Amino acid sequence: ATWKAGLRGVDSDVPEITKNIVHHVQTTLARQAYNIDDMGAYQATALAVREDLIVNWNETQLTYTKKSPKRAYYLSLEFLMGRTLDNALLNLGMKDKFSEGVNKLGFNMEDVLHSERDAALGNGGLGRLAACYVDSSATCELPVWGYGLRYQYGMFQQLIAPDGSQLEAPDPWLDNSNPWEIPRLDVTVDVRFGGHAEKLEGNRGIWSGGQEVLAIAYDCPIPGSDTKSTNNIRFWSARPRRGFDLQSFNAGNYERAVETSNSAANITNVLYPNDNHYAGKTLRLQQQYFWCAASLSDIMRRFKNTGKDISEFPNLVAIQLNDTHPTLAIPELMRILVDEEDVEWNAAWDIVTRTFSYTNHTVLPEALEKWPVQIFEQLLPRHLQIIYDLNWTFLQAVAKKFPNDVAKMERMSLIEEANGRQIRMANLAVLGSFKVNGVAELHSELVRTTILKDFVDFYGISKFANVTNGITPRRWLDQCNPSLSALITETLGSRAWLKDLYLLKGLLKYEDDVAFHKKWAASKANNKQRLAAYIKSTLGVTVDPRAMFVIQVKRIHEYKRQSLNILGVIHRYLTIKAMTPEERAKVNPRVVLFAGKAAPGYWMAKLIIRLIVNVGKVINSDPDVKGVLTVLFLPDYSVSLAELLIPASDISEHISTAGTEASGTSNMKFCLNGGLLLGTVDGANIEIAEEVGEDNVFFFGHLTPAVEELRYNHRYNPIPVQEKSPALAAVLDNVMSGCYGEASIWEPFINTVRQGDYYLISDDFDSYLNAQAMVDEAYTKDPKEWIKKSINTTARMGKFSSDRAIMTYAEEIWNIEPVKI
Ligand code: 26Y
Repeated sequence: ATWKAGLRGVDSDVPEITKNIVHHVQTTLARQAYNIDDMGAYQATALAVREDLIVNWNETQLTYTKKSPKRAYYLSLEFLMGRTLDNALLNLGMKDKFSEGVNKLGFNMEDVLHSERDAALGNGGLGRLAACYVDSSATCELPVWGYGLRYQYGMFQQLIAPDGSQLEAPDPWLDNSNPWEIPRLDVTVDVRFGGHAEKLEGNRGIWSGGQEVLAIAYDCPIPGSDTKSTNNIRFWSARPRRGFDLQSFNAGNYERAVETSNSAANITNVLYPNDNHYAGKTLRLQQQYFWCAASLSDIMRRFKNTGKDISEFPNLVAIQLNDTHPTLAIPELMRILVDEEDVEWNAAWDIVTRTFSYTNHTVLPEALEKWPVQIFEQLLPRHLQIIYDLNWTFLQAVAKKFPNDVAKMERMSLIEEANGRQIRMANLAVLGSFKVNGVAELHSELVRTTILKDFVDFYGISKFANVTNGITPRRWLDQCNPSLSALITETLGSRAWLKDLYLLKGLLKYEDDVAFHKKWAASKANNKQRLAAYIKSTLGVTVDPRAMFVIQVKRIHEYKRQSLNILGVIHRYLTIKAMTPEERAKVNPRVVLFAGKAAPGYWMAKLIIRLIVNVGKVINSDPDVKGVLTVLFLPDYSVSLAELLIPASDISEHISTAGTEASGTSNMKFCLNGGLLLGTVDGANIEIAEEVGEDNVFFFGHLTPAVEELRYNHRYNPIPVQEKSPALAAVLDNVMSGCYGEASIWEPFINTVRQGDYYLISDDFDSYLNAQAMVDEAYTKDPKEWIKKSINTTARMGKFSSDRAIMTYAEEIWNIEPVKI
């Protein structure tokens, strides 16, 4: 292909590649070529690939500078990247040659690739979405940069204790040097904390004193697929401003001298492991400001290099806020414009509100950020003034539009006055943005009609949009599922589908083709064997790859209802136990797999993990169900483990209480890989069903509009579980009988179901069992029909490419265009 002609490295042949790898072994790593292991081979290979990435990166950035197009910046506190080497090789089109080269040196490419550690700078969906979006922006040749934090410690490593409890260990992912980053020791920003703020005339201010922390840039090149276009994520790392405090050092007070260094370097130490749950920690606010201030200063410096007048800022810069975590960028840009650039207040606000747009990822009240004014005042006194000034003008406008509606004003205010004054970050994000979007149709509708309803009344509907999430088909099919990818390419006659996912529709021609069915099934069987081998080697458990693989992997959260799944498993177990051997022989054998991390402080989520593990222990050692039911919790879920699990599913579960899961993105990954979906009518499940057809998904449960009333009834006219669902009542009794461990351990969890049942386990249980029965029937009755469903599912997933999503952001929100390199 012609695009490859100009790419460095692509023209190199295998001997050149091996030579370069050996060169890195001997010089960069300073080791002997005959004396390296897989890890050494990985490092040297990565260093060789890094060179090609950097050449393309340089050319891309030079082109951006020369052409000076409007650019978009994606501000995200999380980038859940996973491994890089395989992805880079595939995107550069060099995987085959490198595999051959690595082979010549006596290594197996698979082993080399698996020596890489995951970069886990994120919690879950929001962080992985950011990673998919930067991949798509490079592939679509859009001038987009990401800005994030370079945490020393990423997402914790999860261990499972002998009693089934989750334990956490740190993830020092930078201990082996990271070949994918380019330290920019010359790109630095001073970031101030504390001190005092003075107000001058015309809303201007002066902020001085306090403590300064140095932000240092580390760049991570993001290659597009089949293009030279290579974008960037700039990760900031914190360093003490002056290293040692020389005065205390000279006075002989060594301990005090290092104290300032310590507190400053702390800022980028660790990723907060909370997902969808706000905690209000001071260090987290410091992280947020440190990152916003460094990024904005960098963006402003780049803008100024164009020589344009400051009023042109929104014509050259779009900034996307990934949830409310970067909302401080709004008052920070105001501060820069008003206090440092001498822009008049109203003109500055006009610039700000034409620059930012905000993506909301949740409607759960416990996830909404609200910073106590007290903490804020200590760290960011000038920003507090700015927020008060903005609020003053804003509330006057609200009062004018809705006279005498005090309750509305109270709800819309940037400051919550109840239980200690708090700053409402979502309100501030809406105020400072020109566009607000949700991440799936249903979720965007819920944003408009519930949490931001007042703002829709105030601004009008056109400020509120939907951009349904997407996933990159490069990582989530081509890379993680080589056998299916090869079959698709062979069938469609080219790899063009990887950049135009709607082309998968071409597979529909073969939905009844017997030979194609055989190959399709062989690929799935191969992926299940691959997973079975991993399970054998890590847990020592043998699972039969001929059984149906049922998978639920995601963060452990009550709203995601792993609890419903495990209670359903127990019901299945009890049912099989009650059968005669002849009946048992007719049961559809299942392997049920769970994985996911619980926030270390989320006690109930950890209890649910413990229940899953202990139920698994009992079931897996019961000869009565051997070969018919296996239940496993795979520890330490990660992007890399997802790449192994997702291609191996027959069914995946996405069973959140209706209206709680904003979108979900793993649902898309499973379906793209031909696994069928069992889920509730929630988030992007709905749009998946619209695309693949209702008869190709298994839906169950109450719908969103029913949830509120059901919850009301639970409170005010509760019906005992026994009446609602005798099946569930029996399962709960079984758990409390002590067969999985003492009743007192599980009681707090069981009580959440028996009383209150906020997530509607009891209301949806029978419907869930019914859906499971439909799954069994479809799987066992007619294998051909099942394969046809699987083919149809993959073939109709075109909409869910993150290329479509990122192009929607580019065209409808950012107003940016592709730049040819
Ligand atoms: C406030 C702070 C502690 C916080 C930290 C992380 C709040 C939220 C989060 C993460 C949220 C998250 O991952 N949300 C998920 O975003 C995905 C991408 O849009 C959605 O698919 C998914 O439904 C949603 O839960």
